Amino acid sequence: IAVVLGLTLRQNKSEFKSTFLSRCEKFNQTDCQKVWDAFEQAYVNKDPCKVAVEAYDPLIVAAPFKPQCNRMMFWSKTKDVVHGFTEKRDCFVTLEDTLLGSVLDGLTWCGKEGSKGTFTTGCPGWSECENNPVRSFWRRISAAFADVACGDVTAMLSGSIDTPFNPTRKKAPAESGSGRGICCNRLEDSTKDMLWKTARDNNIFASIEVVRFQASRIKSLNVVMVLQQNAKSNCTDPSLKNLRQTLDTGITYSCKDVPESRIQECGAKPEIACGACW
Ligand code: ZNA
Repeated sequence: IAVVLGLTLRQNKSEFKSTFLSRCEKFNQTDCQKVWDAFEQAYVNKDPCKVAVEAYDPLIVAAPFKPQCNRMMFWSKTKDVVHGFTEKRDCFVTLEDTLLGSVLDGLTWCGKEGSKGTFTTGCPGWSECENNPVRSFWRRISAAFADVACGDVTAMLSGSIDTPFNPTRKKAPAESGSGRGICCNRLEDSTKDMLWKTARDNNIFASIEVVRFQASRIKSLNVVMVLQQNAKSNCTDPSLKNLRQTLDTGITYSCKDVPESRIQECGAKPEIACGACW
């Protein structure tokens, strides 16, 4: 009976929690159940559109970020190329290589009022309502990661968009309402499209990370502009002047245009030294 019971209990543990714990166990000396408990309290038994960024504060306390000076890599709109590179080389550490970032990368979750459960379907989309569990999580941990950044910091930005550094945020019509459901299902496709676009413009790198970079910890910010064929922008883009001006005085800024193919080549060839990639 005990065996049968053990089996049912294990099967009842949600697939989400299993994924969380198994990804977490890869990090040594971590009490993953403690991290899970701190994570879960942020959204369980709450309206999934009312999870504030601060709800994850206890999670950051439970699993603090360790500064990795000179190796920290930030990115915006370049997820695939960055991770294609960091997967193969250990020159740099992205948020997705840290405990919290790797455990939740690619996952969706939310709670429900009056329930102790974690759900993975029926959760609000990224821009359906601002204070959803997934978006608030990424905002909170991005801020914590930026808070500990130190030494020479790298950021990969995209040359495939018109404005590689874009802190501005226009409110989409559906967002001025109270949230999801009633508003969003009735939206015209063109409005949905706009909602998506403005949400993409609300980029975490510009609005959360850069503003937290402290000159007392950070020596330089080195931007790598990732250029694909038919690039729309490069290091000369006016938006990067904004980035320079936003930076705490005392942090040296540099920018380098690098073809995407060169980043891929450097990922594939360990004989190229990290410092010689670009
Ligand atoms: N790993 C993640 O899923 C993730 C990571 C999500 C959000 C933020 N981050 C951090 S912040 C990442 O480690 C970088 O350091 C920072 C980049 O954030 P960004 O400047 O907002 O860049 P981005 O390319 O616009 O968005 C980053 C990621 O956010 C995307 O790859 C998506 O996973 C998610 N996202 C952003 N906008 C939307 C979205 N997902 C769905 N719909 C959107 N409109």
